[in-house]
Amino acid sequence: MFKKVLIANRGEIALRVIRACRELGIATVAVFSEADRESLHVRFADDDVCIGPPPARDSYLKIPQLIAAAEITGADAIHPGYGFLSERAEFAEIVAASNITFIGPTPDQIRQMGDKAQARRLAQEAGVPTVPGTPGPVADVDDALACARELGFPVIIKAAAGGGGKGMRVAQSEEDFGRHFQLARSEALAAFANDAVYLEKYLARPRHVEIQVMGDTHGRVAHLNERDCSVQRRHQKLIEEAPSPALTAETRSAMGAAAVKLAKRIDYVGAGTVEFLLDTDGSFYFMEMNTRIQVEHPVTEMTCGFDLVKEQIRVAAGERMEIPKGGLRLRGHAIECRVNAEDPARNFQPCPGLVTTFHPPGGPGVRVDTHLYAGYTVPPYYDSLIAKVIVHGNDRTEALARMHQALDGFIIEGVTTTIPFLGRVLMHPAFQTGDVDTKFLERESHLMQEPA
Ligand code: MV4
Repeated sequence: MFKKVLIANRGEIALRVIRACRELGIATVAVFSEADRESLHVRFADDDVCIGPPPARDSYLKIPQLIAAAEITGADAIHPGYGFLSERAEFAEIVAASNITFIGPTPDQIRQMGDKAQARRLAQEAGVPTVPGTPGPVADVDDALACARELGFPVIIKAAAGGGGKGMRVAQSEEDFGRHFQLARSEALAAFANDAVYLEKYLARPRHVEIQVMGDTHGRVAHLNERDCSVQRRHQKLIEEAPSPALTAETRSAMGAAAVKLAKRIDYVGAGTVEFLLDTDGSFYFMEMNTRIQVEHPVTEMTCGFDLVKEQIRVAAGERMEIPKGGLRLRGHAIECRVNAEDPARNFQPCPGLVTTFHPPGGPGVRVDTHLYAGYTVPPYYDSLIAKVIVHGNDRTEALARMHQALDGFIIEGVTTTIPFLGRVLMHPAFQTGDVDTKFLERESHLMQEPA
């Protein structure tokens, strides 16, 4: 087992990894930018290293600083968390080349799944259902138009190097295809320095349902059921739940089996998430695979009674996975709300600043993953996520009521947060009945305004 783990991240996920390490008796190293000197992950870690000025590109994304911090503190493993360098294959390569263990999949697995066209091909080879579309990137607009005609409109144009909604355009008809195609390519080139794009048949009102998988270095891959992440705004997930209100038992096991088949196809090691689009007729299609621990992992932990981060660390140290052969028993229902320091009434503008009052909710089945405390200043340099409220109940009705009281009892003063907005979404009849799709917030944009 590792002696010391460096967490190459900040905020709530850095705290989450530190807690897992402490339970495993592993020492921890926090890295922080000058803006995070007073952040809780620095206080909770055994050791800490300042890695540079506030901007992420000068600190949390600076690979030489992270490697140097690991070397001077004697860390023998690095946990990347999510975001930042967590899905950067060359970071995983440099960590390994420095004789430090990267807590995650291999660089090749990161690279394979990072290329969304290649990921689709792997899914097809593994017999996982994919949305009808082109076998790979299209050559040019004529080739693309011919494929689009064959698929039938509307079609979605996706950047091969994209993902998470970046570099995507929907063409409703032949007339607007050329414009959207060129826009998608130029956006992909600008964002990823790679203008390869591919086409898929566009599903109008899908749900976003994803399967948590875990693989170890002894050839085992298991899944830990699904999470429903359909409540999103501009591809930012806001509310997640497990199990999905839209899945039947047979679809659940078919989706889980498909996710395991894809992971097994590349001998996947570590925690991963296979994302699917669930169509209104109950059929599901592979969308992409994320090769990191995700923000929403707690709803899986609360319903499976399993610590995913501890398992990531154990598996990276070469231990056998502790997930039972028949998978884990799914118990009850969990919901997670992401709390951001943003103002929904002002188009979710970030609202950094000093937190003057901080009182988290509690009671049976309530968990709050946060780095906030009264007197902490939310910096303007990073993602605006400040807390995750996760509740677990014996069924969805209890979980909904529990989340409602938890949000109501979550007192944060000094910065504007999305807590009231989350409460309105939660109480919306469509969410209460579990009848939302990925366009829900687009349709219900009035929820962003405080009621008069
Ligand atoms: C789609 C789609 C409809 N049809 N693909 C969004 C981000 C990336 N995960 C892929 N995404 C989508 N791909 C086809 N063929 C709709 C989306 C989509 C979406 C998917 C899941 C959750 C939220 C979404 C918001 C907008 C679009």
